[in-house]
Amino acid sequence: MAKLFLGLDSSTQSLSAVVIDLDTRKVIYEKSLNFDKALPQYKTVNGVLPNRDQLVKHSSPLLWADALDLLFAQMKKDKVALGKIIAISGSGQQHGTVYLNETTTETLLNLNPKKSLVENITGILARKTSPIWMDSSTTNECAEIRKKLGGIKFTASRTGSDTFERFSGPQIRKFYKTDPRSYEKTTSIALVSSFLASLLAGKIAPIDHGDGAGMNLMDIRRKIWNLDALKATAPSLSKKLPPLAEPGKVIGKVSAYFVTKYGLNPEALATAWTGDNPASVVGLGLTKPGMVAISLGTSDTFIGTMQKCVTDEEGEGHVFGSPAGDYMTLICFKNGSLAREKVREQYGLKDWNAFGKLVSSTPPGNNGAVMLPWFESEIVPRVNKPGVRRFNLDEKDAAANCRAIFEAQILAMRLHSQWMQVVPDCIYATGGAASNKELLQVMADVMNCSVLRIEVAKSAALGAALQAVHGWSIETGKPLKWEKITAGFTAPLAGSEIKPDKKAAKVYDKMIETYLNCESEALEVV
Ligand code: XUL
Repeated sequence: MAKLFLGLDSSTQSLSAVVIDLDTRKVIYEKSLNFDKALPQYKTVNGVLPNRDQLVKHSSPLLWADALDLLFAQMKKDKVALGKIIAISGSGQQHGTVYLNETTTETLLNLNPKKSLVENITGILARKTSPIWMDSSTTNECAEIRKKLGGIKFTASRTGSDTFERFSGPQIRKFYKTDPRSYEKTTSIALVSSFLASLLAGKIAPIDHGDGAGMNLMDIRRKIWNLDALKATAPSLSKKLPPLAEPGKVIGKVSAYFVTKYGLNPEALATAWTGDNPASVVGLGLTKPGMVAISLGTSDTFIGTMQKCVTDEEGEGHVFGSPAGDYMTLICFKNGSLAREKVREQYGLKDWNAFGKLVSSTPPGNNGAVMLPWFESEIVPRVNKPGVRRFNLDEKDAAANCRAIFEAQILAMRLHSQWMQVVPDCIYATGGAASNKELLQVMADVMNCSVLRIEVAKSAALGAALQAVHGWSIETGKPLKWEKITAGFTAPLAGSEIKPDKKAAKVYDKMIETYLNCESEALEVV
């Protein structure tokens, strides 16, 4: 019988499913359900509930539960062999919190398939809405927690990251401060990931080490709740948090609700879910320490895996647990594709080919010209006052400006990922701009290693399906190695390797100093 595994990903705007067949190494089904379109009654815009305060970004846990029902109904309609699914795992947008009351355990245990999930669980919420990762209304709480934990360096070394507005701890603190009564009625706090895992398992699910690390509450090295952080955040928090678990750990059989209603096998395993970034790490095949992927998207992200837990003293990058064991890092640069687009538009270039041609018409190192591409405020390094800065760079020179922006983006990645102490053997490039060979050559030269292109649709949902395989293999006493699990699912595109040019790499070894000086000078002025 085919061995099928289901991965789900509840992201900001949609819920996706990927079903894989382990024996044939094929993705046999993929589907996404857009929240705004499929469930307009929740009135979300791009998955977020409108709010007068621009800093406040909440969504609805009931919307996520409704989407789960709809997606299973769709899979049944599409004749997915749900009865053959062996295990299910998932991932969720990171950091978002769900507040549950004392009726939760009982309700989850007795989900009635004659009703919808929403009808079943409306009563379990101690707070109607959930703050999500886009929320930035907790600056005060961040400062309070950071201070109690001894500043940026210590907060990062204890919890994996400095305090950030979107992280769960500061969000929980704000809830406690602004609505202490509802906080008191909260008996269990879940993340988006563990909330959905709880619905599938019919019991309160643990929080995994991948997503738990995005809370400013977990001891990143010992992978247990950090009592100082809990104390700095809100009272009685240790009683309200579920246990922590390995990503993908089997937590039981799927709830009878899904068996009766959608035809899942009663023996199908429910596992702990993780965050969407940790799931993407395995979905992109980054299963060994030292593997790195750069995603060139709206924001550019640098994702790497590491064996030893090293944290960023400057507090710019994050360390999370990786589903493949060990650790992963996430460094997010806000000025990504929109900044590249601004330059392309400024010089009237009709497409990215034209942009790439101009880049390759200029020499590596750009004759000493440097641009700091802070079209918008920047996360890494922290720049609150946006502004593009040019050093030795003539604004009228289109080619030099095209090269300058991309060199700056990759030099910044090299510079601001040094704290990881990981020297990559090769880099997987993904996202829109990764189709541009000229840009990938710059990346290979600046990072001085080979770059391979990888295109995995729905990398988080695929990662979740692979995580289900991992959890199942451990449960059955025959743990599979991660390389075996991902083989055939996550290969980079054949023939896509771009090797660094030795001479160019030497130019960038020197230029990194110049770039650092330009950054420091600009940051002093800001
Ligand atoms: C990571 C983060 C986002 C969300 C998106 O720290 O906030 O990538 O996980 O879903």
